[in-house]
Amino acid sequence: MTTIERAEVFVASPGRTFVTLKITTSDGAVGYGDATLNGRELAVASYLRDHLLPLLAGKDPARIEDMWQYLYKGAYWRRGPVTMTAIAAVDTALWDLKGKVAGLPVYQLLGGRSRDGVLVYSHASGRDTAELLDDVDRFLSLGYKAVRAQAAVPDVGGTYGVRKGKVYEPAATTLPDEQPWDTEAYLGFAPTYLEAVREKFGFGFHLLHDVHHRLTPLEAARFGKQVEPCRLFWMEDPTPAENQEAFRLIRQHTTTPIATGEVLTSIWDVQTLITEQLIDYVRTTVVHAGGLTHLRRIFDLAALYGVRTGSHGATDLSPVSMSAAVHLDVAVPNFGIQEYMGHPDEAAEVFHGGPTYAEGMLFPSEEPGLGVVYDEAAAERFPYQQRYLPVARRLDGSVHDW
Ligand code: GCO
Ligand code: MG
Repeated sequence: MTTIERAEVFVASPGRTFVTLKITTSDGAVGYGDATLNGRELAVASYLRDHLLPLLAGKDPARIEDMWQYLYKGAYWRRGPVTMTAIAAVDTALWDLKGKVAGLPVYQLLGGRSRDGVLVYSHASGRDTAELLDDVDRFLSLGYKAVRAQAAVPDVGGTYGVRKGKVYEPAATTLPDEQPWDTEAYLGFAPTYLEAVREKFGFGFHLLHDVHHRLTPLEAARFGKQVEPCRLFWMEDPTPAENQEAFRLIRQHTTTPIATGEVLTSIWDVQTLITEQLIDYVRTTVVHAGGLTHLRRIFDLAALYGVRTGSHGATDLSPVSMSAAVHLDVAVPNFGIQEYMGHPDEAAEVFHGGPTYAEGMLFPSEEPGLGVVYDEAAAERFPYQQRYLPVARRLDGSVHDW
């Protein structure tokens, strides 16, 4: 029997930090999984190295579901981002291996294509409305059919969602950057730039906006109602989702579609949101929600309730999980959209292969498995650098949801 012979964890910062798991079998086959949890990377690396990897040696890499149950139920402690990201890395690596052994791209193992490619959205941003409009123009000329729009709120100085370098990167400082937040200023300003985007570019593309958990349910209801004429594809994370019931109120007041779930890690965290049809798109991901095995379970539940997929795809999801996401996206019947921000240039020196972009869509690799190779020698040129996500503070100094 082929067994798992070796499992290694790599932590490197090619432009930003990624944690990567490599599993090698007794036949010499190699599978990769992403284990990146932005700003808390070493906790997952330790969970893997100190607690999961000792359990893998000698196990059958073909028993993916059994491995998932063993790692999840065997931990006794349930859910949570560190556990679910670590399990995801093992799960993803085993799917990669299964594809390589079968000689098939992973989407074939998931039932084959339901579509040729996946609709993606990218991030347009600006320090003011004029800069945002230029950026939207740039993405539309690159062929994007869906664009997220964010601009800094004037006179407040918060910069959530505003790109400084080539790609938007929120985890950019050695200690958390403390950024000001003023809800009323945001509520007064954000609808005006969304209207300006529609006024200038019309309705021939999808427009998205991320509220980033910053409103109360009632504020979110008011915002959603106000931007209805902009016909958003979605408003994202209108309110923190730990309290799933909170979305009922938003739902009662607006027809603006709702997406949430990028910080949620299990099917139980989205159960009420899905079964009560409180959201339109579920944003859980391969890397933070237990791997392909568990994410497919979430997507299947969502399909029963007419909820579509809209997975997180920020820079902190490594090329390995972006590839896994696209394999699942092409296969599931209820795909909605995939976020695609790209990565810093240095990441391409370390991760080779993966999905390809053309005309607003991503297409999965046709290589066996996930089609991404991790270059260990190149990774050594990019030692780990600690970076934190920012923290938001209201104008009175108290901490707000970032
Ligand atoms: C998004 C996001 C991200 C997150 C980041 C956290 O892409 O919708 O909200 O920018 O803030 O991925 O790690
Ligand atoms: Mg978001």
